[in-house]
Parts: sequence; C-alpha cells; structure tokens
Amino acid sequence: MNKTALITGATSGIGEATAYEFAKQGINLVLCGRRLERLNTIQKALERLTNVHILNFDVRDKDQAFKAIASLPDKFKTIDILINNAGNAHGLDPIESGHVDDWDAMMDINVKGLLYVSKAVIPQMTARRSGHIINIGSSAGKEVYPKGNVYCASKHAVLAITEGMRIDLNAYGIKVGAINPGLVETEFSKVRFKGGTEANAVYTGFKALQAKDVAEVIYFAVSRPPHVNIADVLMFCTAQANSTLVNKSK
Ligand code: NDP
Ligand code: 8X3
Repeated sequence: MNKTALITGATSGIGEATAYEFAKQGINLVLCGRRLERLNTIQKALERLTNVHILNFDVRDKDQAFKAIASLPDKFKTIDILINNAGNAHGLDPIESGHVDDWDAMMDINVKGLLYVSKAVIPQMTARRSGHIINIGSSAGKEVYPKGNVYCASKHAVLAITEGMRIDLNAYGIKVGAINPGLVETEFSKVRFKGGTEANAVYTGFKALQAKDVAEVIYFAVSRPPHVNIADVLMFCTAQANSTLVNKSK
C-alpha cells in the first residue's frame, strides 16, 4: 500500500513543490494551509496522480490543528510521513526596532505551530512504532545574520526540536530529520517584506534555489531504505556561501 504524507504549508513554495514531487511517486497526500482556494486548485491538479485530501487550518490555532487532523477520513488517517514546512519570516529589522506582532507570528507559526501539528500526529506513529518526520529548518537555524534575530531564533528552535524529537522517538523506530535550505525563490520574501519592493531584490543577480530543488531533496530523504535516516541537510544555491555571502557578480 502506498504511504500517506501530511504536508503543512502546501499552498506555495517548498510545500507545494513537495506535494507535486510526492504525487509523482504515488504518495497519498494530506495538504494543509490557510488559503483554501489554492488548496482546491492543487488538489484538482494532483488528483490525476494520487489521492489527495485537504485540511484548511492555521497552524497557530491549536484547536483548529487538532480538530483538522482528527477529522481525517479513514483513507487518510494513517500518516506515514509528516513534513513540517509551514512557516515564514515576518520583517527584517534590528532587534531594537523590531515589531512585536512579527515576533509573535514567527514564534507562533514556525515553532508553536510545528509543535501542535507534531503533537497531533506523533501518537499514531508511536502506537505503530513507525513514521518519518521532516522539519523544514533553514540556514538561519545554523547561523544568525544581521536583522535576522527572531526569525533565526525560530529556526534555531526548529533544529533543537528536531534533535529532541530524534532522541525521544528513537525507541519507536521513527525517523526524524531536518532539511535546512538557504535562499529559495518562493513567496517567502513577499511575506517577509509584506509585499514591499525590497522583496524583488532578494533573488536578483544570482540563481537562487528553486522550491523544486528542495522538494527533490525531501523526496530523497523519504525514499531511503528503512535503516537510513537523513538527519540533517544544509543546502545552498551555488552562489551562496553562507547567510551573508552571496555572489551576485555573474
Ligand atoms: P512560502 O511563503 O512560499 O510558503 C509558506 C507556506 O507556509 C505557505 O503554504 C503558507 O500557506 C504556509 N503558512 C504560513 N503561515 C501559516 C499558518 N499560520 N498556518 C498554516 N500555514 C501557514 O515560503 P517557502 O516555501 O519558502 O517556506 C516554507 C518553509 O521553508 C518555511 O518554514 C520557511 O521558513 C522555510 N525556508 C524558506 C527559505 C526561503 O528562502 N524561501 C529558506 C529556508 C527555509 P498559507 O498562507 O496558505 O497558510
Ligand atoms: C530563509 C533563508 O537567509 O532568508 O530561511 O533566512 S534566509
């Protein structure tokens, strides 16, 4: 029987690309996000390839998250693969002038939202003594860059939670890993800069990672044999050396 994957943040970027990559491989999909119209469109497109169920909820709202996941029909109830991808940066400001609403959004979505969804899924994995969780971290979870403060903190937390999950779920044979990309050309910067013009400059002058590049690595991780766990991946585009060095000369 084909596996079932639940992907959060499947309405754009890395999550959407992962849904396409998994669908090509016949993995059944539970796709989550807040933008219902997009979920409907993606479901329609992917149903030609695999079975797709959509869940429309905000990961910040723990009641919504638990209710949505508990509502899964029998055909989609068994989650073999959890991709905790929903998240964004909100703002790029020095700590002294950062906005509390942005801080709340990043901690509530990137950290607490990931925990709520995991809490709703892990019990069935421990009961079955199998499962695979992949958390989408970031290069920002490995180093801090100027004005990155709280976003970097949220992604450092994702890495700590990933390591904690891997330790605590080890006895159950559950695989846990993190995929940590650098700059990926998605809607990420539009969200970070609230649609402002700064967003356009982020990916110009070099070839950034594309969502599909990350999705392919995620599929590589979930398609390893049972004894292999890809624990941690740091991936950059060729032009990027670290969070602050991007070669825009070509
Ligand atoms: P996008 O903005 O394209 O996608 C973000 C996704 O997260 C959307 O599907 C969005 O869906 C979902 N999301 C955001 N907030 C919520 C919420 N409150 N509840 C439910 N879903 C939510 O960005 P990316 O694809 O680039 O980002 C995906 C992940 O990758 C994030 O965790 C990000 O931090 C990480 N990342 C991104 C990098 C980049 O440079 N782009 C680099 C490294 C990591 P909707 O709005 O419909 O709810
Ligand atoms: C996204 C990469 O460098 O914008 O996590 O923080 S960066």
